[in-house]
Amino acid sequence: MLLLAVVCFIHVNGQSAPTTIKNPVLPGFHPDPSICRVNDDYYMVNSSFTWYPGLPVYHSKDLVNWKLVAHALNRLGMVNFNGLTDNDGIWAPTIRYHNGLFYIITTVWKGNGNFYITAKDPGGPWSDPVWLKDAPGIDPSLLWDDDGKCYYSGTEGVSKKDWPSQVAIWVQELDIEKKKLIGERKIISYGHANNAQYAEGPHIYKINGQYMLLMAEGGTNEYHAITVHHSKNILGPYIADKINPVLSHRHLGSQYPVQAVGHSDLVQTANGDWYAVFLAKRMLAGYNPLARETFLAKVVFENGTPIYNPGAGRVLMELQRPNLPWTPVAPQPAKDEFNDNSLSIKWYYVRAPHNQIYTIQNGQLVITLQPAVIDSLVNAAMLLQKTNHHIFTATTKLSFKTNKANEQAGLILYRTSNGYYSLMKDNSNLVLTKVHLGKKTIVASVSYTGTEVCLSVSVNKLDIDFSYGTSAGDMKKIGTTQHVDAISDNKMNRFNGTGVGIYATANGLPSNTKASFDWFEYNGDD
Ligand code: 6LW
Repeated sequence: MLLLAVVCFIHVNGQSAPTTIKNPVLPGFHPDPSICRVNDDYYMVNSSFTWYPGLPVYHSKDLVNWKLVAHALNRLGMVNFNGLTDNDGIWAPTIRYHNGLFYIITTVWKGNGNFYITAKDPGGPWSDPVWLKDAPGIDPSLLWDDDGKCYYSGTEGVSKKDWPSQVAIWVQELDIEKKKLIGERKIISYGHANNAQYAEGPHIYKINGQYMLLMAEGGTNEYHAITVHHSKNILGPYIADKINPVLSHRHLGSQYPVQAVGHSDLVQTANGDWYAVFLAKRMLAGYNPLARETFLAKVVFENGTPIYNPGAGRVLMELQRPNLPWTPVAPQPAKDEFNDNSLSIKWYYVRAPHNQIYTIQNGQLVITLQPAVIDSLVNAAMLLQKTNHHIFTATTKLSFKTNKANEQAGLILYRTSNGYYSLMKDNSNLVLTKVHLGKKTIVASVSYTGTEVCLSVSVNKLDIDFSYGTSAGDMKKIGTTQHVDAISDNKMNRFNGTGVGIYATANGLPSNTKASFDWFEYNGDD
């Protein structure tokens, strides 16, 4: 009987549970993860910057298979993203659960600052933002102490720095009833090193009666690290752990294939095991077209110190599967036929739309061209889905006819308004454009007068090829092979991630012209 039970346990949901799992657990545009557990359910959120809807909420039963169940910012007017660049907006959320209510607390960088929202069900609806106007800085987190008091920890700048990029971690009581910070605000750390840069992403945990402060140091690039401090009192003093950093790749050198390891949150499973989620970058010859992704590590506490991936001390790209019921998640369909009366959850705008720019009718996604362009700081008629493979192909079938040279519609591979590729159909041509570090170049243009066209982008690690054709089975390359440099991290592409999708614009002029997309297909291969 026991053997039968073991076999049944392992063969769950028609898939044999693997003994090992692979990182990242959330590939693609998923920086700054935060995680919480309620009974046997795990929830995770990530930064979303100016993408709308914002604040993706993922659910898992096994810490490996994650399903996007909702966006916590999914009502116009919750947050105003107008005027914000692609690097601004929703930074570093924290998700916590207390007394039957979920909380997400986060920052609108270059916007209205720090706020939290609540929900009984992480699938929503989420409340309107509770703005904490007197909470300075970024990266807010919450801890409920055993006496029921709630404490807010965050990062803020230091006016008189003792060293470059010195910032402070502070803590203060948050009166949830009065929806405001109360009592003493205490700076509890500047990081563990005496020149620690960018101490941020704080989370305070109470473990065995002791307070543990987990934070990121070094900045979210090559010097990124995860460090730990301990205190007997929520307001400190916090003493740096002797083994800091508890995880970093900064000592592995610039050629190591996984970089920028940092910004972590911890979760304890129902059976007492500890795991950490954190961000990292998978590098391809120095480029990272998938931006910052979410990774998982096992954590074992030794004398109060969290040991990440004991015996390894670095990110493992393959690790033992957590001892949890293997619960695969049905993948999103690769091909969107636009046959439903709404878009699937994987589609995003950049900044919230002011009006309804598309309709779905007769299996077509129909966009009415808008004057806005994606090179601006307002919402444009662009819809993206996250790229989460180093090797993928995305193709769309477009029906578009215009006699105006300012009117365009087509395919877009987008990181920021200063870094993207577009393959657009106008009144007589197909035009492949590259924008890299804000410099716009026409890569190729071919005459095309038909109404219907299939447009495709194939990314194979560092190489990007664009093609077009009258049908998906009869495609022809346009231009030369391009490079992922335009969509990888650089001084303009800093924090958000990459998306692929569709775009239509009248380039600043009013228009009633429509662009109809029959389908959109994304197939990943790694
Ligand atoms: C995040 C902060 C950071 O809030 O970048 O570099 C911000 N560090 O922790 C956006 O990811």
